Amino acid sequence: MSTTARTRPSLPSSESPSTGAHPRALAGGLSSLAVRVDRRLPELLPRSTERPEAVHEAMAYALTGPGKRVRPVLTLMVAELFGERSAPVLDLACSIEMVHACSLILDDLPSMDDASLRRGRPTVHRAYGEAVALLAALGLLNRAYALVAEAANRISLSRYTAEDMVHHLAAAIGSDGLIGGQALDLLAKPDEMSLDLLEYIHSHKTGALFMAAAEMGAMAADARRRDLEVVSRFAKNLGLAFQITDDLLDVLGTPEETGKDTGKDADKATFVKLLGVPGAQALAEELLGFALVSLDPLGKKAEPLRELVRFVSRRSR
Ligand code: GRG
Repeated sequence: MSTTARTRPSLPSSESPSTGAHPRALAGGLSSLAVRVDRRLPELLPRSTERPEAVHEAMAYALTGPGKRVRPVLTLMVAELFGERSAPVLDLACSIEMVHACSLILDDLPSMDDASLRRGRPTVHRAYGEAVALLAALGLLNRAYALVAEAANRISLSRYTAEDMVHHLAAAIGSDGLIGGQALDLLAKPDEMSLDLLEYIHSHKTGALFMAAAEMGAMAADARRRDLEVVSRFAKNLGLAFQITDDLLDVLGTPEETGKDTGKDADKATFVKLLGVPGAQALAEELLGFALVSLDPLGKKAEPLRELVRFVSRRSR
């Protein structure tokens, strides 16, 4: 497969931040938070006119493309739930989206999922070539860590330190987090597949970043440890359910609806393969039910998080 750039896409300029009014933004009350993220993301990147231009352009292409912004919205919602709505929290949320964008670039590579379409456009390696895609992924990851350190230092915290936050994010991404889940997703043999292994894969490759997103929001708001544990449990179930709905969309959706290649999981072990479509749908709903129950101790103020659950339950993209 050729890894050279085939399409040079048009890029939103980092000097004119996106309005966030793209077709894939979250619906309803969630969309105003997604718009805040969309406006801030381009401001946090190096200019595409600065060297190395191709890498900076690919970073912007990957980061500012029309994603749903579910993870940074989760960070903002959790922080707000515990009373924190400052500018550094928005930057923390954006750092989570940078990690997510990095993971999508890597996941789409020929050596991983070999995907051609993402967010309705060519994947980063199809647009810029594999070498630039890899460097852009690393560029986003490093920018994310720097941003967490900078933003955390601007928030006054008593229970947590900036170091805690950076460490937390690193752990979520590492070989016991996203990297671990992705590794077993790629390496596990179909005849080794079990519910237990699938749960490991999905809760690491997807659940870990949802958990980190919620936990960073709670830490930024200096939430009590037991409140942090509540939102962490919520995010674990939400993330696992989100991945199952992703697998369902791979089978039931179209590239026009989802903005990405569908039918890519045909040779992979997924909950849909193991349980069938109705079984996977039932499991996703059960996990979303657990997510809702875990919010009970937070009462009415957790309503935005319940809205996020409803979004995941109904999503078609
Ligand atoms: C070093 C960060 C890092 C990762 C290395 C490649 C890898 C390990 C992990 C891949 C994790 C991955 C891509 C999981 C899939 C998660 C998922 C359901 C993606 C789709 O998320 P959406 O629907 O996408 O939120 P948008 O486009 O809306 O942002």
